[in-house]
Amino acid sequence: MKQFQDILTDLQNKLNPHRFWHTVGVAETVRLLAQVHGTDEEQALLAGILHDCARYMPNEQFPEECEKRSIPVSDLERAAPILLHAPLGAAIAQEVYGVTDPAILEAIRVHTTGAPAMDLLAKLLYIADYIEPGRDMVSNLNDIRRAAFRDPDEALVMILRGTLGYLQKKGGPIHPATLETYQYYAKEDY
Ligand code: DGI
Ligand code: FE
Ligand code: FE
Repeated sequence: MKQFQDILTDLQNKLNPHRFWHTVGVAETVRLLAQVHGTDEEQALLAGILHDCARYMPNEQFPEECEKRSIPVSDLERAAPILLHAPLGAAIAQEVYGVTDPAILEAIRVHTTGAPAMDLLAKLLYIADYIEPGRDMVSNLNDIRRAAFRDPDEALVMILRGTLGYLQKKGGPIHPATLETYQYYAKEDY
């Protein structure tokens, strides 16, 4: 596997500055959440650094890049290809950066939709992606940030509710995994 520093330098060259600084923010945030909630810090840092590693290419290219690697692409994902940067990112983390840790790869794979019964690392990455210091898109973000350090499952439900509301408002198709994750953690239907 490549060293943290080499991976960061590579990503700084590939990603636009906004995306790169988001990546740094997620990496620091997920590491902090790992410290607080007691899971491996290095795993968290690496998952954070690499979570958006596929986002150097245009969204329209994701379906083709997935198919090349035998990652299944559903009709919904073809209509909303942004969703594919997560599974594609996991494949690239392995292929380009030599990551073999299945927990890191799985956390990257599910970081956009979440997944029912995900492990603590995946949960914390999903949360960190939404609450990192550079984010400012929702009004209750500080409530979610507080929840993230107190009770990650509660933060998870708040984020999923926000995402589902956002998708409903803009009329985007809701991925089954987003819905299943909400139902699993909120213990109610959306
Ligand atoms: O990659 P980031 O921008 O850092 O964040 P992300 O990986 O959470 O991706 C966010 C995008 O994913 C945002 O545009 C909303 C979209 N998204 C998340 N869940 C769903 C979804 N889009 C659709 N169509 N359906 C979903 O269920
Ligand atoms: Fe992402
Ligand atoms: Fe992200």
